[in-house]
Amino acid sequence: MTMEKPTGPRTVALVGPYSSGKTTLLESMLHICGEISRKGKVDDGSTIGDSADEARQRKMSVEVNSAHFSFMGDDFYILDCPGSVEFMQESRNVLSAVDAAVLVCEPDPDRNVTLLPILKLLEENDTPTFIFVNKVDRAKGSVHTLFQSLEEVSNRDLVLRQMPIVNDGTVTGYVDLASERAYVYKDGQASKIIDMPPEVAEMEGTSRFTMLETLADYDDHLMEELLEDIEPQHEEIYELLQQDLQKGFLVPIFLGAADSDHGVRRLLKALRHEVPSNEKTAERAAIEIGEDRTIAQVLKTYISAQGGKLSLVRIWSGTISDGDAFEAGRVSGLVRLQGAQQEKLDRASAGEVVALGRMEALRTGDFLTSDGVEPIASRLSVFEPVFDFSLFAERREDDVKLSAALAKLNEEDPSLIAEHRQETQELLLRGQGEIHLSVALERLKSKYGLSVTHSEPKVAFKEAIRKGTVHHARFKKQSGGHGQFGDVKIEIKPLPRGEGFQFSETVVGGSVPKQFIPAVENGVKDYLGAGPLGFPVVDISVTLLDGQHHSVDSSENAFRSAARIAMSEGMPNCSPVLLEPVCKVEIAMPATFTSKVNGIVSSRRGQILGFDAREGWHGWEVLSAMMPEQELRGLIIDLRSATQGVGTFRAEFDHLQELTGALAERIVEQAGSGH
Ligand SMILES: Nc1nc2c(ncn2[C@@H]2O[C@H](COP(=O)(O)OP(=O)(O)OP(=O)(O)O)[C@@H](O)[C@H]2O)c(=O)[nH]1
Ligand SMILES: [Mg+2]
Repeated sequence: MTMEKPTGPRTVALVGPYSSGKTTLLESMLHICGEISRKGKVDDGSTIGDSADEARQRKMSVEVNSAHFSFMGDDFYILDCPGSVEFMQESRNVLSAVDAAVLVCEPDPDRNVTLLPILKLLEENDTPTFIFVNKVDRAKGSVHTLFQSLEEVSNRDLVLRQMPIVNDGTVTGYVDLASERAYVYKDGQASKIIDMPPEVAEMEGTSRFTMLETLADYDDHLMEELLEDIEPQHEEIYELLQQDLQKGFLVPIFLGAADSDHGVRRLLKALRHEVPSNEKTAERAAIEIGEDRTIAQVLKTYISAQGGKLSLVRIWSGTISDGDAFEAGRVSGLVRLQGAQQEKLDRASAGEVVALGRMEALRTGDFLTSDGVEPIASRLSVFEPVFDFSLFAERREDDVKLSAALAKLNEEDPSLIAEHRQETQELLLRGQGEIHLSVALERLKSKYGLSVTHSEPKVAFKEAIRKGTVHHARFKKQSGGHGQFGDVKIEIKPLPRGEGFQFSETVVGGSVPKQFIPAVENGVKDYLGAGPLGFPVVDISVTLLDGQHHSVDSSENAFRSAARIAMSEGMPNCSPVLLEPVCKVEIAMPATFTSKVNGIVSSRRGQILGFDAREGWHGWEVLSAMMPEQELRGLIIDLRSATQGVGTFRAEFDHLQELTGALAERIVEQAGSGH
């Protein structure tokens, strides 16, 4: 058996929960590989990974950042993804186009539930995945407890590749289970090889055997060797480790502390030997590559006020040169990114991640192809919004500018959606949470000079009536030449919920001439925009029973006014009642949090309909409920705080429901005061 090391540039995404140390790990890698002479710190806002102002201020990543380095002659492109669930779209956009991902997590077994959403994305994309357990300097408890807790959340098999060496409760080094060598960590330097400490030798033996057994599950030859007590060759083990990672069977676990460079070189070596090459990944992604065909996929769009639009692409096939013309436009500037720094290139080729300037027609998720034949459809799917703001430009004359800026923000981040809501006449900004939206507001200000205010979106309340009435009204005016005269008798009746509005007439003998009847209907409709409680009226029928006309003074306008008067005088006698929109809501969470979530739903006037297992999500449940739209405001905040951030929901309008009592009175009062 001879193992071949993959060749060519490789792209690796750093993913994982919020604040686990991805950006710090990237900084360490760049330092080790000589790309930066001094390591920056997230807390000082000086890292390559957190290059955006919004990220530096918050000491957290808010968008994907690209960097590159060369390690022992191999080129790597690293995509440092934000960990916050509110920015998970960024990971989603890149995971279909990376050769592998490093899932960076913390050594705390209780926090592993936060890995679930990202593990799911990795599985959906068949992304070869490494786990890097970071911050081992703070680890408490045994590595086996940690391993078991990771096994609980992973659908793929895990293999522990390193055993920690612990001194006085601190991890001071590791044993590499494949090579069976022991090392001590050296701050800012490569770890130093040492003799196997006797106290870890026994544990090492057991852990190594567990690793081999797991590998043997996927390989008969190794299984035979283990059964016959034959010591397998190191070469064989390395080959299986590489194969099983690339096929997505196994997820290897490495240990380290990024801020001291501990374990980072070991991780880089594993990446170098095990991350598949461009051809392999293209095969996995079902992309047909060929030298004479250029294919590139857009992973991210950056738009800056001065620099214009930059499309970050992974080149799958062929080459791209500055100035190349595609259907989506001409490449005007080809650069390689190191965080915010740009390095001009003339040309880039398959396996590389570069940014193309001013490709105006290109969107995140799009494929750029040279031949225009069989365009590959965008593979992007976008998270549904769970939080929204109602937006207003502080200066009215900025309205048009605001729409244009929002469209650009959406290009940069497809999960940030602006939409006009007809029902409440509002501009809504919708996304994944409060931080997500507040970062967007900051960008509106800093990039586009737009000051906006925001408020909670309105709820589209309606009103209906509980009983009917018959009402007569006359509109009469005598002024100068023509007078105006219209006279109607109408019957107003409630309709069952959901029936909307019906108009009919039973006029006999032409007391209201035929040509004026549509005007009567229009007069009724004029009124329906705001009933006695101040909200649009639904579920009523109005019948024109009778009326009077005048041969000279009657007109469409006169009848329209008469009808409107009849409605506004008659409706208050019909027991008006407030209707609130109720949504069918599905809340997904790990089953361990279900009872907490039940409490949230009940306290928000929800009616639980039932529970189901979440398809494809081991250990998760979906709670179905009916909840008033008003109660969905801020629901995601409560849900996340009850579920370590992983709970989520979707809601869809279901029906309108009567609302009475103190709550209804308050809503009517507030609406009235707003007029
Ligand atoms: N003790 C310890 N702290 C670390 C280590 N690595 C990173 N940190 C700290 O953890 C915090 C978060 O680090 P980041 O690198 O921003 O984590 P991240 O995963 O990029 O965070 P997001 O991108 O916001 O999800 C910072 O305060 C780091 O200094 C480590 O190995 N040990
Ligand atoms: Mg980060």
